[in-house]
Amino acid sequence: MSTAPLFDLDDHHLAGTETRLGPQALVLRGFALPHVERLWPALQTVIEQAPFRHMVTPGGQRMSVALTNCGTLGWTSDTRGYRYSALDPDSGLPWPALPAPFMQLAQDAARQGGFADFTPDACLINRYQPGARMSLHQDRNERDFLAPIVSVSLGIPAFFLWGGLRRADRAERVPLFHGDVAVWGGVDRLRFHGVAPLKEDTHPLSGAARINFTFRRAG
Ligand code: MD3
Ligand code: FE
Repeated sequence: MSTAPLFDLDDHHLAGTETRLGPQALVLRGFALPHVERLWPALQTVIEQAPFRHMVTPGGQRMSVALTNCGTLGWTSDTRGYRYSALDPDSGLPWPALPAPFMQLAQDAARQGGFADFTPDACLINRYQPGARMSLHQDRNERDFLAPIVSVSLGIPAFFLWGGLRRADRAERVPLFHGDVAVWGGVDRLRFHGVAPLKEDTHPLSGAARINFTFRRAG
């Protein structure tokens, strides 16, 4: 007889279920799967105009995650700090517009997660290759903490680190799989969170990468 762990990174049988992480934080398992055939070509168009790049933190460290943006505002980092900017600092051009399939998914997921009338103006797109990670942080560069955040995971799995309202609070490890969508806001909006270093893996769509879209109301 074998004993199965409660969560295994190779499991794909959770689609259609919801994982509640807090009073106003929810993972909608597999919610993005019916959207992937529209999201993926739209992502390729975005990254032709605004390629993935590794930014530098205000502390001078190169981020292991590569990123780009679409929408009227894009999240950027350099030695002067973190900020939202209307222009891609590499090209000097506006970020690509939020593709219609991105907006559709973000709004559908927000509604399903209990947040009606979410209109994001920013989509940060993170690319994690094996070994990449994101240390514990809060998302607090946005103007309006009342709006929720919607996050979409594609490609190889990762353990999301779900902490508390203080940096020192113990973080829970939550696996996120291809197609999972997280929605959080309200009392959970300022929870510390991060991503554990990705293990070596490949996915048929993305190869050796995890892509995460994070939709926000930034301006
Ligand atoms: C919060 N990105 O870009 S968002 C960031 O996967 C960032 O790329 C991470 O944190 C990433 O600022 C995490 C994902 C996420 C997923 C589920 C959540 C955040 C969540 C559930 C509840 C609260
Ligand atoms: Fe974050």
